[in-house]
Amino acid sequence: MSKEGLFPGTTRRDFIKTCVAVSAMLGLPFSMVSKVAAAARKSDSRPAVIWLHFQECTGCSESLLRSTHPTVSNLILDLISLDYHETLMAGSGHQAEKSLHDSMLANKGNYILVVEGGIPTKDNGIYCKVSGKTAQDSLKKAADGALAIIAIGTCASYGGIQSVGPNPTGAVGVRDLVKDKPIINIPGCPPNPYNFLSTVLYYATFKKLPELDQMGRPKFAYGRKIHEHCERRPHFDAGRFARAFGDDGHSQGYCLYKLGCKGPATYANCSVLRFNDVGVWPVSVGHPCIGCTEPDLLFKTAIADKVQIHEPTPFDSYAPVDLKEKGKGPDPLTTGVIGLAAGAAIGAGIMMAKKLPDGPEKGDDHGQSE
Ligand code: FSX
Ligand code: SF4
Ligand code: F3S
Repeated sequence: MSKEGLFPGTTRRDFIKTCVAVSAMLGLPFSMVSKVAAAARKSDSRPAVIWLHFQECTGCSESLLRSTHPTVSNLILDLISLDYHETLMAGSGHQAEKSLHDSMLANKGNYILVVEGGIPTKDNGIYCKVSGKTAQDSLKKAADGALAIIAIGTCASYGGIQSVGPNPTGAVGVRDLVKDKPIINIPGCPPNPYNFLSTVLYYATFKKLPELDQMGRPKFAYGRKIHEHCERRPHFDAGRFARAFGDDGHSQGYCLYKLGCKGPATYANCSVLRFNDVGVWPVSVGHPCIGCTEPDLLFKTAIADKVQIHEPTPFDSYAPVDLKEKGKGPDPLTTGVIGLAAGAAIGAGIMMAKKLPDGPEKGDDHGQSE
């Protein structure tokens, strides 16, 4: 096999690395990597995908197709037969409409419908129209012939930014309108591209949809709160908080809870999976999590507001940090190294396979008394 050759622009090494990371994310044993890789290689069973855009910023597509991680975008584009995608397709106007119509007809009952963006319902849905049809009508028609629907991003999952009060267009998510099809929500604004890739690969490997939580999200990606494996968690447990952007605690890498971090109420894998191929995520660069995977948090709870911690869950591993002196935090370099180590562990496909049961933690009112 050639070094380049499986997928154009993707080396064999990158391909295998991605399959290992995806398998680990799915919680599969290492022995399953070859099965996942085989499913990814099989091009004869590529599901037809119709991808519709409604009220959104296209960040979801953008984050999937970044040229910095060609393996992810190549894999996605090779795993599926992307028959219709308004941002990527060359055709336009009647030609584009024809390809949408032809694909829906040819693949009736078998295609995957991916929806990006919220759907306006007020005033008969006139606030988003493509080709003279309202988003609501286009969704209904495309959903009728779909095998399953993937709502990518928080907009398609729950309405997203457009649904924030007073919600002038009456924006809602796919599941508010479609009741008779399996719907997988992959929220995030934008979601991590690996969560989409892993869902598609899971389907390609096992020919069934992954297990979902009550919000319709794949449990493998949204089964735990980011607070459970955040590198700032030792600071939270020790009561060391940044109190203002740029203050001493902030520059020392302390917990961002008092700046409004929604990590204790947000189900997502950002703190393990990270973003942009360089191992960063919002909290690692000093910004509180704004709960972008949660329907009631993203833009609906002020960034600075603190979330209540109703169901405290334990940190999944404690950093071996020493207090340098009484009342002072651990060396920020140490916590930084731990953060990097966590990122590297994901690359090696270890962290996501690790599961600890929920349980009580001490001091569950941490930080809420101020
Ligand atoms: Fe929404 Fe996706 Fe946020 Fe944007 O399109 S989830 S506004 S990142 O891109 O739908
Ligand atoms: Fe990390 Fe936020 Fe939890 Fe603090 S509150 S430990 S910054 S997730
Ligand atoms: Fe979103 Fe919070 Fe992750 S803002 S990207 S869920 S850290």
